Parts: sequence; C-alpha cells; structure tokens
Amino acid sequence: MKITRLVPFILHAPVTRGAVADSTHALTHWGAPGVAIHTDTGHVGYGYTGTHAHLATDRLITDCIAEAYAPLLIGEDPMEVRGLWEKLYRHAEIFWVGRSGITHLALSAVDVALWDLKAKALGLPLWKLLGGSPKRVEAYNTDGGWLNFSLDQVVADCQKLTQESGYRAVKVKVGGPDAGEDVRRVAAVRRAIGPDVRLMADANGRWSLPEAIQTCRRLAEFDLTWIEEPLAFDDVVGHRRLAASVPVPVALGEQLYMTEQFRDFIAHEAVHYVQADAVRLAGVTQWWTVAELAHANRLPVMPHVGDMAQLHLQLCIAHPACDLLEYIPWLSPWMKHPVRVEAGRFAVPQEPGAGTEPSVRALNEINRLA
Ligand code: 0YR
Ligand code: MG
Repeated sequence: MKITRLVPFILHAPVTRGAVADSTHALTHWGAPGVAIHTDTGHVGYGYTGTHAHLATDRLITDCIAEAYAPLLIGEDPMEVRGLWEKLYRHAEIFWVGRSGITHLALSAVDVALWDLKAKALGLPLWKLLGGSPKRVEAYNTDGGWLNFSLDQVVADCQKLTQESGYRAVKVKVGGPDAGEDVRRVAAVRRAIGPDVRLMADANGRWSLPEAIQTCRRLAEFDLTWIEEPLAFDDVVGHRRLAASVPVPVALGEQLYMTEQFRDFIAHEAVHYVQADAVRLAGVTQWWTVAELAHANRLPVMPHVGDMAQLHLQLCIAHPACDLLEYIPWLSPWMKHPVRVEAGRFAVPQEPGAGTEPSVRALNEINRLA
C-alpha cells in the first residue's frame, strides 16, 4: 500500500452551550484542523488536533501538514506508522523549528490519520490493533462547570448530569478572579451531587504558588479527586512544591508536548493524574510512551480530550493505566461514529479505525475554511 495524497481540512464545530469559558480561554467553537491521507488501495485515514477554532493558527497547522509533511509521505507505506513518525519528527529542518507548537499539532493530526488508516486497512478498531480487550471506561463530564455560568447554573447542570444522565464524575472550572467564589462553587456542587460522585476542579494554569496553596487547602474538605493545572502549564518546580504542601492530588499534562516533560513532572513528584493528550503529543506513537512511563510509576492516565474523546476512548480501552476519560460533546454531531456514553460509561466502539473520521455532513457543512 502506498500513500498517494494528503488533503487537509479545518472543522469548526459550535460548542453546545453557546459560549463557554474557563479561567484562561473563552470560546464559541471547537476547532479540528486535520488531514485525510489517501492511498492507492482506496483506504483513507483521518486525523485532527484540537484548537479553539482560531482560523489564522488553524491554517498554520494545515499549511504545515501540506507544505512540510505531505511531501515526505507521498509514496510511503502507511502501515509503517512508527517508522514514518520517526522520519517526520527527526527531519532536520522541521526539527530545527519544531518539537512543540504548530509543527507538533500538525504531526499529531498526521500520526492519528496513519493509525486510523492502518486500523481500517486491517479491519480493526484501534483499541484492538493496539492489543486491548473490551473494557469499562467511565466518563466524566466537563460540560456542566464553565466559569462563565452562574453558581446556580453550574449546580443545576451538575445535578442533572449526575442524577438524570447517570455520570458518576464531573469537573468544574475554578481560577476565577475571586477565590472565595471558587470555594463557594465547589462547595455548592459537592452539596448538590452528594459524597459518592467524583468531583474535579480545573484552574487552567491561573494561580500563583501561594494562591494555589491557599485555595487548595480551602478546597480540600470537598474531597476533590484532583486539582487540575493549578499553576502555569510547564512549571515542574512549582507543581512539585504545591503537591508537597496540599492534600489534593494534582492533574496536568493537557499542554505538554514531549515525553521528557512528563518524565520530569513524574520524576519530581509534581503530578498524580497524567493528562497526556495524543493530539498535542504528536500522536498515538508518543502518547503510548507517556502512558507506559506513567504506568511504570503507578500513576493513572486520564487523558485530556483535544479530540473530544473520539481517539482517546480507543487508547483508554487499550492501555491499562486508563479507566476514566473526559467527555465533552462538541464534536459528536460531526463524527461518522461518535463516541456514545450510556449511564456514565463509554460504549466500546466496534467500527474499524481510530474513531476520527468526520461525517460527510461535517466535511460538507463545517469544513469551509481549509
Ligand atoms: C475550553 N479541559 C480543559 C477548553 C479544556 C479547556 O477552554 O479548551 O477548558 O481544554 O481544560 O480539561
Ligand atoms: Mg483542563
């Protein structure tokens, strides 16, 4: 089998709640800049990364795919995914300007498309190609806790998610301008959902170290499963100090690009829940390395879902370090085989591939931008 053509796309899907915000970002759409990789056998693989639907930088990502990576892939055998990843990652000129950021997000899309293609060509869902067996993956819902929603709205949403929709875990955003308000929101949600639902809080990198120490101490009584990205995303020393001084476990990783960064956070005991995201880590290939590293250190991997769980569900089924996965529904209406959550658990997908193929409607209706 040979690669014949790469066709970039940019999907911008509206967020289901109209407009949402965390402490650092506000958005109305989720972006999925990606690529379709075509072959001489007619098989097509799809991969994408996740963005805040900022068209100018989404185009940098698809340009990087078309200009830098596509010429290196034409004529290659797509089944040799790991070899191709090495070829693209270690390409001297791209390496000089890359290793994170735009090139890495572009490489994520390419790598995921290659895995999707390989799984389809073999007629297997990716979790089975990776050697997994069907397994229970719990879903935690993040779409009820946005920082731009009132306290009453957040409480009502979390109540609905847990009592009507059957979620046994929810995440709320914190890191607003008033720490007292953060504490009131978490307290009210904990009261509303009861003691048996897992509750997480996400500060999206907002706090200084003293603010994080103080607020985490106040939040500790609400039995948080984790505090997420309390400090600046890449700050190993800061997170080490925080983890040593508060009783709340620390989760992070959604903005880390390299295995070495995870190695350092883990070696310094600066992270408890490893939120490796394959669509930022340059794809499945490097995500797997990070998951193995975490697993060897007895740390659970609870991926961040830049892909909106389509790919990460496959990875979580396949990897023993994973049993809880974020769910946000933004891309579901636009995928050929959207992930399904029933009574708080992900159904095991059976279709061949990585789950990353957009629907025909998505490619027609929301891909007007590539
Ligand atoms: C929305 N998940 C996150 C979204 C999400 C952000 O701004 O990008 O909240 O990536 O932190 O855990
Ligand atoms: Mg987060």
